[in-house]
Amino acid sequence: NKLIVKEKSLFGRCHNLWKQAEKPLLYGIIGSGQAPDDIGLCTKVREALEGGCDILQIREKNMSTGEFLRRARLVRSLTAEYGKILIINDRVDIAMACGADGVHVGQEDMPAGEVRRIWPQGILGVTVRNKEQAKAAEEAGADYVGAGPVFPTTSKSLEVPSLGFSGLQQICQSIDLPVVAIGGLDAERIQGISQTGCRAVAMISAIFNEDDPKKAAHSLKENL
Ligand code: 3NM
Repeated sequence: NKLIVKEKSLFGRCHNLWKQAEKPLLYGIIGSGQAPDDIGLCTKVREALEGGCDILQIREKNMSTGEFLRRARLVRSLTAEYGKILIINDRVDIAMACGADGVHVGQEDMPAGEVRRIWPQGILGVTVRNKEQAKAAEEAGADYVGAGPVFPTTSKSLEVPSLGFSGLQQICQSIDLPVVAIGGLDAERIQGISQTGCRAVAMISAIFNEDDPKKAAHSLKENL
């Protein structure tokens, strides 16, 4: 019962966050590629939260369910300590089991409408590459869309062209939902990104491949 109350209040908080934030939020994504062991994972996540990361996502592509859930629980306790949002990539079951705030799905994952149906109160993010997919995600009940790649990235192998700021802006203008920009973003490239209308910037390498994620997150926030 307590967990449900906590989840609900965090869910409400996230929506207030979008509404109240004057600047785009900082959304960090971490996985075993950036932090193979528990100590590294907890250290890096704590540093990113200390540096001002607003939303954290755990993304694992080749990990057993049990191991993914175990790591998700470690990160859940840290994000809860800092009062920040936790999103799980792809796996709605793991998101629900670890008490995360939400789940993020791609176009090839469980369809957004299905996720919305089985987890009505979870925050639902959907990756989109164009205006049509953005509209469909909005209609399926998504709470935000992740639009990318804005620039070429080495963190994920993608066969699609980059959106650039103009493609990102077109997606932002096509829907009412908050748009999270992703792909190849760093301290330099996020300058001026608020002009596209996006409400958050998501990054792997510019936060978690840095020696000092706290310092990296802090200066990214300053540049937004
Ligand atoms: N999804 P970095 S780009 C996980 O466009 C992910 O769908 C993308 O990492 C998409 O900040 C990406 O290091 C990787 O470029 C983002």
